[in-house]
Amino acid sequence: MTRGLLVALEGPEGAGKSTLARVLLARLTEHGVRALAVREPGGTAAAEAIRRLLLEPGDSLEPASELLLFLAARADLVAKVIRPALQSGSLVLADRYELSTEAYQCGGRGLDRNLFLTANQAATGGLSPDLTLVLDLPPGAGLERVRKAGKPLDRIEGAGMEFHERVARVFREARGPGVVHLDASRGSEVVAAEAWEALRSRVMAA
Ligand code: Z5A
Repeated sequence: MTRGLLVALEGPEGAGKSTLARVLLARLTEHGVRALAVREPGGTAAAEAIRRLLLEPGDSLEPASELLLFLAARADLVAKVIRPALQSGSLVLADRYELSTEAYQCGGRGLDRNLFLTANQAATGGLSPDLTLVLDLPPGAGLERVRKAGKPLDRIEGAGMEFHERVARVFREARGPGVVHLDASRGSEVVAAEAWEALRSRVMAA
């Protein structure tokens, strides 16, 4: 592979993105593909500080402040980690990327899509994923998994069912080049096998 690939894992909370990222990273390594995993928001010192601000339950944030903070974190991660890794030929597995912003800040919070597109372009310099794996799961089911795992709900997870329904609709309806939907209500091994097939064909073609 001469140029790295950017692969985004997207979907509602509890859909199994982090679980899938671990499995795919292990498979890629077994196949001799240089790869690294990042999660959003986070991955640099500044982005981790922004993550705490965004996710800790506490004071509310204006929707526009929330959007710009997610994008500030993304700009730092893209410039310091993702672009250099892609330029060195690595595959980058991103646990959430721009589709999450469209789902949560436009779908969930109701912000204008053109505002998102313009600001996201500034944050990423137009770097979009080569492959987006969307894990489709009804939002109630994902939140139940998070609760069962004993994880306290963060500020955005605690935003209410109607918010999460709007978010899930954006994920469900996402279409475009490189977008592949997976039914995440099945067992994690079945989901991982299907995701690996979609990823392997891209890696081999690169
Ligand atoms: N956010 C935003 O609003 N705008 C943005 O632009 C971006 C993000 C980038 C990040 O939180 C929050 O930021 C997120 C969106 C928002 N908030 N919400 N809501 P995060 O990084 O802490 O959380 P997350 O991305 O939602 O991750 P998560 O809740 O941990 O979900 P996950 O990674 O998809 O799932 P998991 O950790 O792999 O699995 C969750 C549990 O389910 C765990 O116990 C697993 O063992 C279990 N699991 C996994 N797969 C399965 C299957 N197939 N069957 C049964 N059980 C399973």
